[in-house]
Amino acid sequence: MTTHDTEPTAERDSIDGVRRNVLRTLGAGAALAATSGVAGATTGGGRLYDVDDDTSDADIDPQFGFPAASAEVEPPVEPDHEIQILIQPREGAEIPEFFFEPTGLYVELGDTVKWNFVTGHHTVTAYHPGFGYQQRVPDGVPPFSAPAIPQGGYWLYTFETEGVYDYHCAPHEIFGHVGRIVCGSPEGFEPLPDLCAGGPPSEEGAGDETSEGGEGEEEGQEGSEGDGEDEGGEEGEGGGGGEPELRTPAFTAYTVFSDESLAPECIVREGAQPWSTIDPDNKQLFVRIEGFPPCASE
Ligand SMILES: [Cu+2]
Repeated sequence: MTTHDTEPTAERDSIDGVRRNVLRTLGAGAALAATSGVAGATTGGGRLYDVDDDTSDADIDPQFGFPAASAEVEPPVEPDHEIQILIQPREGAEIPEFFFEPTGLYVELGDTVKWNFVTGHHTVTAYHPGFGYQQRVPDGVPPFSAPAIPQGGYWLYTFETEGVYDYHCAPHEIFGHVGRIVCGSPEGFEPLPDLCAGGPPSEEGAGDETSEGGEGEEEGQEGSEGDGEDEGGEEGEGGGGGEPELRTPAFTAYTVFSDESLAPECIVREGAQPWSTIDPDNKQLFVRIEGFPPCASE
């Protein structure tokens, strides 16, 4: 039983409502621009929503895409592909699997993809320095992201540059909620750094504390956590002193992207790669909730 906005408003009103909400989240300056009808308003150099009232211009923004709060909102263009945003129980863990279905997808230049928010509280966010990540989208692509669209809504994005696009869901990235889209040619793709190069991470980075305390699984987790941060630090330093450190995909995001089924050439060959093709080992959780609720043990 999904509940979404089914107020008897016209479709056009729904679109406007979504746009107003987007603008509201962007701050008062943007809202002011909206009321004065300024098209392509900017704040600090970033292009904001096109707030022109011309209905023929209900385009898909290269940065903000096209958010629709419910399935009733008419899309401005017919999408070429659809991706479902799903959640399913994870065996032996309270944290479920959050995934994009399909997880890997090949699209042609100019294709529009529609993400259906079958479940709520997700985003579709590029790995981009604008969000504090090392760039994992083609050069020149802006830091695009869907807002957190309500359950039952959708988001559209048009792919205007060839290359490989790695994206994630902001709230669930570390649990492996990521996807990869290859647009046209995968040229320029750079694999993730090999965090396991030089031997098991637990024997190098973590030191005495872990070898004394935990064994097996837990030790491995702490080791890989430390190693991941080290790796990010080294790369960040390469980028120039004083610059904020840019992160790489971490934890289950890293292992999902490292799965061979998401290699760009596999995605090109298969067209789409479902979540089920990814090795269960690469879907495992590295972050767990322990000690909650913090009740007295007696
Ligand atoms: Cu998510």
